[in-house]
Amino acid sequence: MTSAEMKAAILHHLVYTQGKDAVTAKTYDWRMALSYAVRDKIVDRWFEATRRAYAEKRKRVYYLSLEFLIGRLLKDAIINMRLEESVLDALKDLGIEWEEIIEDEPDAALGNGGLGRLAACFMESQATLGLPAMGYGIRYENGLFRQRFEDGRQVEEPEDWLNQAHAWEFARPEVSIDIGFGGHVQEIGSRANWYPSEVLIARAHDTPVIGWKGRWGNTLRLWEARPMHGFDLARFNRGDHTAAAEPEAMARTLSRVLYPDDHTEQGKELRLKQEFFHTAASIRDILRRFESEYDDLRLLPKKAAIQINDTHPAIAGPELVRILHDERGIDFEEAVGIARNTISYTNHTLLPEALETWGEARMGRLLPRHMQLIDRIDDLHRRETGTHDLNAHHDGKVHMGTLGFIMAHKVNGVAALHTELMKSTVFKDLHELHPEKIVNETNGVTPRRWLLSCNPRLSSLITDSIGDNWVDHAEDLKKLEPFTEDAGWIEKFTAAKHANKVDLSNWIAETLEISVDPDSIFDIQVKRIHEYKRQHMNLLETIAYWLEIRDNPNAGWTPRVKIFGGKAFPNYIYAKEMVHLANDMAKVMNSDPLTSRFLKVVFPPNYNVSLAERLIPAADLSEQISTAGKEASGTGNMKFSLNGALTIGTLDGANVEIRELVGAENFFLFGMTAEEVMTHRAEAGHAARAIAADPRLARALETIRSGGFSPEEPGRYHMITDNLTHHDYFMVCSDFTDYWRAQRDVDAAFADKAEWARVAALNTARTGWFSSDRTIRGYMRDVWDVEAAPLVDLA
Ligand code: 26V
Repeated sequence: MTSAEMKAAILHHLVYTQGKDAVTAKTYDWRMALSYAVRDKIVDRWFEATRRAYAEKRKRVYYLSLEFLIGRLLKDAIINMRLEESVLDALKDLGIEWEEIIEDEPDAALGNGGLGRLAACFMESQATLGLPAMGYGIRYENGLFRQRFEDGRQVEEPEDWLNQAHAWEFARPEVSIDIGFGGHVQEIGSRANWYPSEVLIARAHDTPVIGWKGRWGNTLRLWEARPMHGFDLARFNRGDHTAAAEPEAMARTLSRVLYPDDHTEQGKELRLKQEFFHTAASIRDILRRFESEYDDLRLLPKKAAIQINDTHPAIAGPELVRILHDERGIDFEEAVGIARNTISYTNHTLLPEALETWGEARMGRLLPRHMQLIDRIDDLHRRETGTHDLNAHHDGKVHMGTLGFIMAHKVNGVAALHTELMKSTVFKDLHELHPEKIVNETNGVTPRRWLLSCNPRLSSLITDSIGDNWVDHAEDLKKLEPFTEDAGWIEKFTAAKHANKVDLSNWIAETLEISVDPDSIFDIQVKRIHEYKRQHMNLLETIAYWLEIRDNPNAGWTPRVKIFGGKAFPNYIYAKEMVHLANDMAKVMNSDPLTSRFLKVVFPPNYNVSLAERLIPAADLSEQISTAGKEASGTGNMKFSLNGALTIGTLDGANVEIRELVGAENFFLFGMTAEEVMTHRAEAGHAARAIAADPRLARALETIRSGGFSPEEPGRYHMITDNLTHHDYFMVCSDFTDYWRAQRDVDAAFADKAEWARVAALNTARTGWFSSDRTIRGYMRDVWDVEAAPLVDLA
């Protein structure tokens, strides 16, 4: 597409789609016009891919996820369609700022964190690989809350991304599916009829997902909840205005909010309703498509693979069995077999408080037939394995992890260590019965968004050096290794990183009014705020460093900027205190004349996908410091490494694999192993002993306790200090001393600029394996048994 054609397309959409005159058009109008112009190009490729999937009778993959953290889509689309040149030229011609347009797009935050972002990366990789696939999710009216700080405290505001037209979606009112809840069951022999007492409509909204070079496109289908009967005119005419709108409001609540993953949220009826709504609509849609192409349901596992992203859609098993058995008349055991061979389940956490269970009373009330079928599935599983316990339904609850496991042919972990821990802890007994079921598929990230798009300087250097094949064959980044021995090339690499740091420094100055020195170590920890992720250990180390500088301000300190980002679950008080402490520390430290040359603390609010794209390319040091055994994988860790940051981290999640790939000598390792954590935790008084043995730690804790960062309220952080002193389940104190040691190793290493840059470049060269293309190929081979379509380049 030429620049002139692009310009004409933008102007066309501005006038005829957006209904605006170029004279009065605002940034929003131009962004919509540009988005429609780009979307037009995508649609052709998308249709072609969809038609081919049907014509070639290909097996499809269905990715069921309650979360898709897609972020902004415009730049992604332009890059994948290779339209940047024509778009940049056209915008220049029209006198429109590219940055301004890009920044105007709302960040679609239909997810909490890693699990949702992984789903988004998978969608992009599936499209890039030419794998016929469809993502199914919920079209939350309000995504994840927007975070603000008020006097350092987190305040949540609703995120209303759908307040303005969403350029990328197509509403499909013709795809409307009835979803029932409650009511009663009438059994007829083995089968039953279910008469729900409440029915809602699931309406589809489709967003095309285009792969690299536009060679393939798939669909992300998001469900909106609508009332069965809309507005009650009779009631309205009787003057009962509010009541007339009630059914509509009730139904809409279902797709209104994304549940915050607070790891303690339990038994929330609305959440269970959302899960069933999402799953039932998706399963219906999958079967409708299948039955339009084939007439034998026994072929389902050959033509469809259903992946459930954590247990949130795990009701898919019983629901599929219900349709096959009750509605289509297939024998119960055969129905279970078909469902199992179609479904597979990904586990994303072993934290006990995050493993879903539903009370039998609630489940029986809301899904009476499913409750019966779960008991029959348990019964069948007992007969198959000769066991008498290990039921999904026990102790008055339905355990969704067990149900997911029993109803899947494959269950996967998301990093090597995590998968081994699944086998030895949470799923130990089930694993012994089904030793072939658990497989590992280490997570990945799409290099299109997480290198090419977010880091144009480094990307250009890479492409100038080895060509652009790396973009969809990221293992090609290995070819950079010889360049890391070339001093001239390392200088260019350093220049790219430095320019990224200058950009970030300017942004920090403009938005937060904090001045930072781009020559400092940019030390970044961005992720959800959680005790197991141990932002407070990072804070303690920051305090200890600050105190040490104050003791001796003229020693040769290595300047650091400590950057934090992340949201605390609204009712996770401890995590909110961690946020508050970080902000209180920033206030004190950034204005300390003795130390502020050497140490700054920066905590931009509202960490999201777009902010990650801004921060990660500017990082020197990536903080991946979770208590070993607790972080299933991590995916931020991969993004940092790919963008040439060094990692300070524990042997947890995918850190283990990152360290193996980049080389142990290029990784700042510290802390206990998962095994050591388990034994150490059993030793009473571990926290007190650790504090007694490390004066730096003791002093840092004492500084918080005595109000060093909250003089107006010295006791403000007693929750944190008391917990760390007496309990410390996550081993902050016991790992602190080694963490401090590793941080000082970082200082020493950073002193040798050229050597640091060489290692940073090695990180980029050696982490191509973490492309989500590789992950998806793994699922295709080990889990889905599916092949991609051969791809043709854009004309
Ligand atoms: C639990 C709940 C409980 C009910 C309310 C809503 C909700 C939402 C999510 C969850 C489980 C979250 C599990 C999760 O996000 N795991 C993360 O998955 C990433 C991708 O595999 C992985 O990199 C992270 O290490 C892991 O914490």
